[in-house]
Amino acid sequence: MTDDDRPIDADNPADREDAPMGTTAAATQPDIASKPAQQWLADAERTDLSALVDTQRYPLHDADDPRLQAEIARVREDLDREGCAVLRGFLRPDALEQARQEGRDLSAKSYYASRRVNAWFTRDDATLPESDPRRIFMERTSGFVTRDMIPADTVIQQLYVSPAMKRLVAACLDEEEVFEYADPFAGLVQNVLPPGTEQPWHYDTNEYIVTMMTDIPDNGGEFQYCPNIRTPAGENYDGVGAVIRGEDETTPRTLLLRPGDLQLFKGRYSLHRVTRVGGDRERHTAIFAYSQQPGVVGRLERTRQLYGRVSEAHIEAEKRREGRADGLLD
Ligand SMILES: O=C(O)CCC(=O)C(=O)O
Repeated sequence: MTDDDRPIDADNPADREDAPMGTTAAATQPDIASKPAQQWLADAERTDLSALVDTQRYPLHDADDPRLQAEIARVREDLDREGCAVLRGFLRPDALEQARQEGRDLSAKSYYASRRVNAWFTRDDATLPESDPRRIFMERTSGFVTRDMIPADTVIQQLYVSPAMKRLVAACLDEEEVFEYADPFAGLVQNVLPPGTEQPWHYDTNEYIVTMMTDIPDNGGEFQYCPNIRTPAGENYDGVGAVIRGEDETTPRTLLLRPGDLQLFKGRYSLHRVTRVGGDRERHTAIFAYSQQPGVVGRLERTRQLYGRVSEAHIEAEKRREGRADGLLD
């Protein structure tokens, strides 16, 4: 008899409707509390993240816990004030060690693309004066491991799909709900920066990103940002230019990040960069992308640029977009 054929048994804790989500395996695995992170699989119904997350500090399973509520309130304040917030020591030390090792194994699968870009990722405009920041092009090397290559038993894949994680991110952003991307590549990626590479000053097109460093380089690879240096009302080209040219060294802040910290960052208005990685070790960061609506799939051209290939989902989504009549660019 398979588990599915088994009759419902009201005395079995796994069958009770009030059984906590994600804990049904406890009925057949008495040692579940000590089950190590690598024995779990990514599961979009699993709320028990105690094998991965420091749930003493961040009790994600209990939305009403005052410790969690206090953390969420602090994160909201930090995001409001400067567009950046960090949940220190989010991962348990053993889960971090696992994530670090998995990141190292995954890095062999990175797709690298190098190009010269300005902070807006726009083309050169020769009609502008040479001193205009839009004419400052910097070398950007991105190495990405895409979601389809990240196994279901990895720490970052388990975190990404968990409803507890989505609830946390939504609460921190004051959103009703957030959803995984439907994009087979972009929802979860590992960003790989080998020694000698950097991510120059830029803005994000997403309203926010959620990241977690899993491996830190020997030196360099620092995250720097200029809170709200531009606003919906204006680009502030003079201020931005001074930062990009290195004339203004006081506006950029350097965020001290340690592996296992969870970072939320609103990068649409805050110019930011990762400085050149030094030493011998790569810098690895997991990037968790969520959206307000389910079903988000990235643009075809952008996907090709970033990851060197596209999937059927991207091709089909682009056809549907082309069918739209509003004439907007994105
Ligand atoms: O790797 C990071 O810490 C952040 C990367 C970044 O700047 C970005 O994805 O926009």
